[in-house]
Amino acid sequence: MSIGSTTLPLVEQNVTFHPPQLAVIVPSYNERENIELLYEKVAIALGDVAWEMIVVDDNSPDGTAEVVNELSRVYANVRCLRRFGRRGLASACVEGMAVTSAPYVAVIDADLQHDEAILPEMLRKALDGADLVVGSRFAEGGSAGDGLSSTRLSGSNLANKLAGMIAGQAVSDPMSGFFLIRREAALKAAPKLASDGFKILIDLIVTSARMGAPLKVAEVPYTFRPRHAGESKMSPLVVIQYLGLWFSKLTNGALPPSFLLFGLVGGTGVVVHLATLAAFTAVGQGFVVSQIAATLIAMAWNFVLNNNLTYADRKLRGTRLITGFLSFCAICALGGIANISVANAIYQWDHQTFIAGLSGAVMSSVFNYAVTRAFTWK
Ligand SMILES: Nc1nc2c(ncn2[C@@H]2O[C@H](COP(=O)(O)OP(=O)(O)OP(=O)(O)O)[C@@H](O)[C@H]2O)c(=O)[nH]1
Ligand SMILES: [Mg+2]
Repeated sequence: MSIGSTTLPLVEQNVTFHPPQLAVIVPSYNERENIELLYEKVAIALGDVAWEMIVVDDNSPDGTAEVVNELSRVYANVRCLRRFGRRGLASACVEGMAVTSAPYVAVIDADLQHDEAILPEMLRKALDGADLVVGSRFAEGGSAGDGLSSTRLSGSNLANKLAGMIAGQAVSDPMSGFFLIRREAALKAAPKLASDGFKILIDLIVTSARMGAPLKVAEVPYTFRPRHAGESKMSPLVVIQYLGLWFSKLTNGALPPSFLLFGLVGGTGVVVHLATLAAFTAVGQGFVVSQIAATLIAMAWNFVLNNNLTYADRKLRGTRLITGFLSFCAICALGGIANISVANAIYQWDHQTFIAGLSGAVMSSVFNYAVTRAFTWK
């Protein structure tokens, strides 16, 4: 046997192995009713192309991974990469790309909304020299069909406009979850991608350009279909995560995507703090007791929200939830000291109450974000 030859030890068992030219990566969460049909449709579409399917499943409670494992007992070119204790569409796609040797990788949703019939044309365009081929609903000949409600369509249009501001090149459907890319190009950008996002395509385009290796993009139009079975994972959180990614790219990475969410959670924490303070003083508690209660409740509020929203992809559970909360409180207390020290130093210098207070608040927000990210949700 020699690595690099097309015939590996399987030859001894009278089986010839064709290394895949294309890996079809399917991020999945609760998609058990869709996977088999998707596999069959992709198999028909790709005909004699040497391909494999890698389903990256975040240990879906509906047992999607078991369905994929059953399927791989029948078809040798499908397997499941099962992740535990983690969620995230973008990181699922990247990890799927990292486990294949195929020179081209395509990402397709499990729910049959993307038209697999255009995969051969996408591959052809890549073989003709494109680094990235986007399956587009909005290029001429494409359509969002019945796959998007009118609200979702307006949201998608707005998101496309925002994406256009950072893409640096014309792409008709930068929010598409359906694309094919040279694996080398994707893996080159991978270490710099925002792992907690839902939209990986725009990140790949912007990150590659900023790394000095802009992608040559081609498009293939298609008609978007309604979801086949199961439920959508689109949520307001996904929208906020996208805005976080957008801000991050706009500021050239100075603000990490999760900073926006952390800041929004902090803002709601201030409201909770003030409401609790008002409630305690209204029932006759002294200021110090009320302020202590308000601080503890706001801290617990911030912790729970950050654990479920900002860090949903690495949510703490069990005993780590308790140790995490304690470390969060300790870090926020240090942040409070940093806040007062910085604010006081600035106040001594220019006696502007507002500027001093704001500087202290910004300082402690950045401190709390950076340190809790490194220790609490590492
Ligand atoms: N591994 C993994 N896959 C995910 C996760 N969230 C969503 N997915 C998969 O990503 C794909 C896109 O998710 P959808 O819920 O269809 O999102 P969408 O297409 O933007 O929304 P709809 O149009 O409402 O279906 C599907 O195959 C999901 O199963 C996740 O956290 N982890
Ligand atoms: Mg979908």
